Amino acid sequence: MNTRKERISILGLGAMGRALASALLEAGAEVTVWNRTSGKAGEFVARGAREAPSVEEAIGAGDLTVACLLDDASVRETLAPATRHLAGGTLVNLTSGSARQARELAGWLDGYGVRFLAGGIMAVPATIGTEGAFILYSGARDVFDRAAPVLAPIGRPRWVGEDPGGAALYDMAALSGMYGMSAGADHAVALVHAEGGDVETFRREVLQPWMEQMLPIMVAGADVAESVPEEYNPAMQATGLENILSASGEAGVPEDLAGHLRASLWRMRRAVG
Ligand code: FVH
Repeated sequence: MNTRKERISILGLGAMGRALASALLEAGAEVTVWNRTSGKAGEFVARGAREAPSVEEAIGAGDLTVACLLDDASVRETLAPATRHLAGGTLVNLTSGSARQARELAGWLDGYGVRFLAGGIMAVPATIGTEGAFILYSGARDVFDRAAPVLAPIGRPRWVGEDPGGAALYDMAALSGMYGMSAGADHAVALVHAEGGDVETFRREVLQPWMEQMLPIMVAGADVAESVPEEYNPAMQATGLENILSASGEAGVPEDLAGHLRASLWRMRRAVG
């Protein structure tokens, strides 16, 4: 029986890299960490991780290397001097970026004989390792099948296909949905605050249950075309948005968001004549 622990190297100890390292150590993996700026590894070394002094040594210490850096450019910059060490190994990139960047990175690494998985983290640092966390992966199925059990402690692994850009595509699309909701919630709270309302009661007793009620409807109704669901009444929706604009003006809250939403609604109305 093979009882050797999985050896995982993590490049990047930002907020997310630290959460990944913590969950993997908790699960009993043999973890090596590296960060561009030194001084961030202390708590992990205290918990049994090894700190590598260079990217090359970090890569050499792992069966699997996970990159969780700021962006695509920082991944390229970090890996470029170390490609020789990556050859024959597996790199999982959990750095956010576009689908095209993921495809180009996959092609670049393939040239060095690196097995590659692109990832999209559907969690925030505080939820890594919790039941709700899931991670999108795309790339060769056999690479996923080998990496998935090793990386399961950070979040439920979900393979979305062979196209290396697939995980980034879903990640960016899902984030777009999240930022829209987040901007809406910010605007809602700003309105209540500006009029002297009880923000905490509003959040807890109105906004949260309202958004929870609407969430499945919004997600199911989201359409790739500028079409209008059957029960949708554009005139009623347009009037609703005019009301939000008026309320924003009265409260002195910026009208930008409601203005954008109104413009988008008008495009939908034109689409149905
Ligand atoms: N934090 C979150 O909520 C989100 C959740 C979804 C996924 N994202 C993505 O995860 C990537 C890392 O995010 P992060 O939260 O860890 O970000 P930071 O705390 O800002 O840490 C950034 C790390 O990247 C290193 N770094 C930056 N530039 C370079 C470079 N040119 N070369 C090498 N490393 C670089 C930085 O190192 P240092 O500044 O400490 O030296 C940090 O380790 C990200 O793609 C999110 O979109 C997180």
